[in-house]
Amino acid sequence: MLDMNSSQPLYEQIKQHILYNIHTGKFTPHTRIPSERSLSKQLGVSRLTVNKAIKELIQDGWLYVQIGKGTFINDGTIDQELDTLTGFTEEMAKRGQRADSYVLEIGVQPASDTVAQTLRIAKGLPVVRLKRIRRVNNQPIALETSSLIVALCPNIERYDFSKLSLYDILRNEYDIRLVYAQQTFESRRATDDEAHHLKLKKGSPILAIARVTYADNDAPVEYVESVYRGDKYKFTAILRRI
Ligand code: 16G
Repeated sequence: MLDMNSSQPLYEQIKQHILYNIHTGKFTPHTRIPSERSLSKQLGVSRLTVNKAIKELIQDGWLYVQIGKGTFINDGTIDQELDTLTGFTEEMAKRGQRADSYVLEIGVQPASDTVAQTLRIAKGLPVVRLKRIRRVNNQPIALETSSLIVALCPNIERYDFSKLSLYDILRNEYDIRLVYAQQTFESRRATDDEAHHLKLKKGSPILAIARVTYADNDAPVEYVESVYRGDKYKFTAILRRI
């Protein structure tokens, strides 16, 4: 099963072997995978090699550990650590997944009260509004509505955000360095429209997030209202004692 003469490292081949079993449904969500000891015996490699493969699959979100019980197949829930400012595309890439979006709306419109206040601009000034369904493996994960100050990123609506990352475009095309963000979370039930876009049953629990992202000099750049599927996404905060 493993090719000892291949240039692909053995731990990579083991990862592929486990992923193959997940994708073909041999390993189903929440079932335990064989122990490191039996995998190393079965595959004829050291436990250290098996351990490296499993560790990476845990990091990438494919497997999870239950202490004292073993290592299990994840059910596709994405767990995002809240210690760095990342975008959706980047978060998914870290897990070896490709994100794409369905653009529901993109265009320039006058800033509402909330948007103007948050972005610290006068009410009615033009903002770009980008509303996207964020997807992974064709599965909707979140619904995000971003508002950006037109003056900072003129004509940004010409980009194809079904494939491109907003953060990449801001960074590479407009030279905007995003420095930090403030985020608030609220759990509530999905509205009918949200449930429809996220393919959820009406009234399912969702996580509503509001994010303001700042560039240098504490200048707000984007205001985003997002709705994440409660059954597919969770956030883990890193708390350090000071
Ligand atoms: C994340 C951000 C969102 C940002 C987007 C950029 C949260 C809750 N939201 O989804 O504010 O606009 O990433 O993603 O984390 P992109 O670079 O893939 O377009």
